[in-house]
Amino acid sequence: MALPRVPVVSRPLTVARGGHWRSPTGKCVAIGCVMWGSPRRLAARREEHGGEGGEAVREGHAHHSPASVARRGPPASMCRHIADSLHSRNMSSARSVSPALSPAHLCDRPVSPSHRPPKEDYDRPAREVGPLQYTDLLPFNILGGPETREFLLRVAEVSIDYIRETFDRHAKILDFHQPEQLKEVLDLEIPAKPLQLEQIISDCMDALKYQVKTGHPRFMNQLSCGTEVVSLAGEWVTAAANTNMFTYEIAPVFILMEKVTMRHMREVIGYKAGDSILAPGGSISNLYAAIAARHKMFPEYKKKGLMALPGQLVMFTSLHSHYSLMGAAAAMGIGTDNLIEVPVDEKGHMLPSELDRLIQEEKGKGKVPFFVCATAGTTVMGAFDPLHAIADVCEKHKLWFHVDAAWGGGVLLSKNQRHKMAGVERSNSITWNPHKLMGTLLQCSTVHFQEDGLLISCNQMCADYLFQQDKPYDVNYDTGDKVIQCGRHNDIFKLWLLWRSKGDEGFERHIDHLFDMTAYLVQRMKQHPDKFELLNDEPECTNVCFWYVPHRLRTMKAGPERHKILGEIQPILKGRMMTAGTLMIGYQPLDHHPNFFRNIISSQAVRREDIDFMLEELDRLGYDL
Ligand code: ABU
Repeated sequence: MALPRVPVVSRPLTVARGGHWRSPTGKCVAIGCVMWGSPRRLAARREEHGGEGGEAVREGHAHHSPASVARRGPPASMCRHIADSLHSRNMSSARSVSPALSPAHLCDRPVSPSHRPPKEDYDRPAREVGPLQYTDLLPFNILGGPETREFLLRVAEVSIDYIRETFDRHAKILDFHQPEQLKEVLDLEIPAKPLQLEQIISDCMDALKYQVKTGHPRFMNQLSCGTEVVSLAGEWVTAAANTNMFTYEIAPVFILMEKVTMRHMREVIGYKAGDSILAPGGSISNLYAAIAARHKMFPEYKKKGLMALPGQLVMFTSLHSHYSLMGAAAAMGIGTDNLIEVPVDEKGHMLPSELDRLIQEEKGKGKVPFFVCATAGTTVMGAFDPLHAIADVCEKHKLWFHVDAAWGGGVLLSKNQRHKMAGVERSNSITWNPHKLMGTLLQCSTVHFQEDGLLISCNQMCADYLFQQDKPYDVNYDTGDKVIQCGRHNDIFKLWLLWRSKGDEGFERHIDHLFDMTAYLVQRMKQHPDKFELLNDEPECTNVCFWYVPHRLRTMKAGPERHKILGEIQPILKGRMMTAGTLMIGYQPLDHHPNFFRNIISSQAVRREDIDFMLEELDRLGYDL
């Protein structure tokens, strides 16, 4: 396999700001860069950089290369040189930081010979990692650099093989086993004694062997399908960084990235200012919006709890909205009975006139409305609620207007599609999950607020072991106190990296591709009305809802009688799909409709040939049912 390139500095180095070495070509090389590699690789690298040893060696600077610095730490003379250099430039940034962070303090760390770590031979080949154990790797074995690298490369290869198979149309999506069978074929027990690394690598392979390939072009089962390779790379790097997103102190780059990306998303939404946060999933994002809404209306609730409320609060959402709104009502002490479900039209849109009527009705009962949630892309039908009309009702009654665009938010990136969310700029908050239509790896959910300062006011608890106010930087960058969580996973890097790779234009093409494929699917189904009965022949999102009609029912009149039989047949067909492993589409009942399929296209891997295959495969598997 091709080995990653490691930058080699082959000329004398000059000092750059921020503890980086700058080569004469201007390339910055971080001090922390470690050169590990096989002799073959290192020899090749020397070749690239001017023969044996390279210029750095010839000019006697090898001991100052970033790699050697990383191995041994900068020698004291070099530290003094950096400090002097920074000092003599009188850099404003160096002046503005706390004295505790001055360059002299950064570098002037003489290492006593007795405390110097043993010299690692990074150029030696790795021992065979299979028979080794975790104690042979870093950090347990300080000399285990080559083995650590070898082990990680082997695990990366397992992942890459899996990705290759994911995109192979001849490979199955899954190798389905019942739970009891799977328990028999896998060794899942936690051992008392350490296992060899060979077994650990084999465990990684087994875990993927039975995993459903959600990135397969014929996996249409969930709102989040597909594997975006750049986002995957972001997730790998995120894992290597292994940080927590609560303070700038420990996640400086990722915190800044979060700020920039969230601001960009708010601009796309149409908010002039505001605040945002990444949350663990759309349900928690919706919960954040609802608690911010309650805080806005009843700020005393934070301290005094239920006694601060003037009466029973009520929330409103549509009959087809996501069940997380019920969860929010339950978790907030409002109660699911006080989540009022507003009727929808035949396409699944909330009826604003009914919303208005129900608000007045609840007020008449002495209840206290405070929150309305519209849905942009309902979970099953993919309907977009009429946002302007709902905003009018919210303004009339002075209620918080939230938009759950966890699913549909991606349409904002396409000029062809964003009209479906006209009026979103009038909302107080919006949930938008990049791990759905935008294809960012799971999980990546965002919630945005029109008003800045509300999140911190609502959720701040001032834990002074974490959010000290006298830190040597602007503590407004410590975003952790804006949320009810403490630990927060780094979900931004895989989104930021993906967006950098595509740009806004690439994302527009991405969204348009999904809608083009959806239109093609509907067109193909309409060509076979005997086999496919569409529930909605003009889908607004990429949800295509339909019944597959087996041969014996094709002459039966469409209607409730036939739907009842079809509702029993669809789960059997789903079972056949899973056993065959060739296709995955979800099914569910909705309102008075018995089980029907909901096909989702949210993967860039989907091509016309996959849609053609899907229709043929449904007929192959279901014809005789
Ligand atoms: N809100 C989670 C969506 C689940 C689904 O894929 O349908």
